[in-house]
Amino acid sequence: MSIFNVEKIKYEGPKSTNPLSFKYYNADEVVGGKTMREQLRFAMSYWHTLCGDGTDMFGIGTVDKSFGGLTPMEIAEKKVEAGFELMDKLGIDYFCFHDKDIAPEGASLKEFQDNLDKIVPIIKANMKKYNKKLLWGTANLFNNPRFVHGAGTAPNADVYAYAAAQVKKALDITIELGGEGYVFWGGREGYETLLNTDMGLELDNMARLLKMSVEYARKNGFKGDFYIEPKPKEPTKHQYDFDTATVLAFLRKYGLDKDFKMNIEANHATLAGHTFQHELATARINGAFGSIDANQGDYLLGWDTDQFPTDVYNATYCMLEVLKAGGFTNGGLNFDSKPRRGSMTHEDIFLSYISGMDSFALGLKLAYKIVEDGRIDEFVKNRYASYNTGIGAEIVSGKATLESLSEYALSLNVVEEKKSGAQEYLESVINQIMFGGI
Ligand code: XLS
Ligand code: NI
Ligand code: NI
Repeated sequence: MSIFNVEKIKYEGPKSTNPLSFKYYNADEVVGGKTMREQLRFAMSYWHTLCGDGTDMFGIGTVDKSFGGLTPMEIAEKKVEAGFELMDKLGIDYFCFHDKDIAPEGASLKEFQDNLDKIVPIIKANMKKYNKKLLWGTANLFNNPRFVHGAGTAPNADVYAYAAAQVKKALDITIELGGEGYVFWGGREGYETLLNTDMGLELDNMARLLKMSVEYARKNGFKGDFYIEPKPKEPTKHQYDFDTATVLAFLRKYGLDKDFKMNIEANHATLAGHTFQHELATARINGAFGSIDANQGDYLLGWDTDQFPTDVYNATYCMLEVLKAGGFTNGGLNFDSKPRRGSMTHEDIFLSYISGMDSFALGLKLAYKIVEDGRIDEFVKNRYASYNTGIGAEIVSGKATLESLSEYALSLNVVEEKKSGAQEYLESVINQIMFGGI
């Protein structure tokens, strides 16, 4: 018996008007030497998809996510069933979860762990049955009131220990399920006011937790990647993992930079006042590109709306970065996205994933076209050509000194920059590549 009254979603091409079909995502089509499925590595987010019921600050849920279960454990089992049916019907190969998404917390840590121990074998059996994989696991260290002042940065050592216990168990589960990654998103790792906060100690403690986690996981056979997911604000006013650059500085200070990559989320990038592309490029040029939480914010709203990504420009610029990084290794495109509160039917979940997957399929194809076209790359190459020879080559090789540069500049007498940056031209090239065939 199936939970969703929806058939398997097939690729029907851009002319199809069947809402429950892919228009652009054709899993086995080869783009850039790999199939779309291999390039995009889509993942389902367990929390939004199987737990999010539309609750917001002003109202209760609009969609029932108990999937016919009655007790908390029964509901947890039904969520597994629903999740795998959904991944199967959408042709999504991966999923991501927080510990709390997959099993009820119960009344104690012990009870929580017992509940997890009951659910994990069920998930494992379904992974085998449907041939699905775990992109990454994580621990929810932000929802329970005990984490009100933080988890790895809590002012209370007992809370810190509790958080560590959750991370340990979440790592055990991630390893057990063959997870390819483990994410730290600093849910409440930040502060509201420095009047009550010892920022130095909090950050030292956070680093200690990360170090312990890496040591523990590696000792227990975890081969995947560790990721930090930057976010500048929400829930706390100032989140410590503000953006990629801030996280890199933190990791380097504590000697953790070799152990972590980034999980970049589009909506978090824009909240930080950056483009999605900027965050991806910053990770890439620092050797820290890892995985992606695909979604989008709303230009008029200042919070993490986690909408399904439909902006094709952003998907294209994102995939351009992924291609430049050489593609995903252990990472993938996790839809950290939810249908709007008003999109409350189960069918809306399918329609939302279809829109996101089709947008990224377009993004991949268009990014590849931009690379093949070559005009943008060529422009950038020429723009910096003066560094290939003469004084430029001396700067790049490290031979130049302030004295030699000063002497050289004096010999030039007058220097004027006459070369245009040609932004409008380049943007029109992008439009031509994207819409040329219209
Ligand atoms: C919240 C985050 C969260 C992480 C996983 O804003 O995006 O969903 O991806 O804890
Ligand atoms: Ni996220
Ligand atoms: Ni988010």
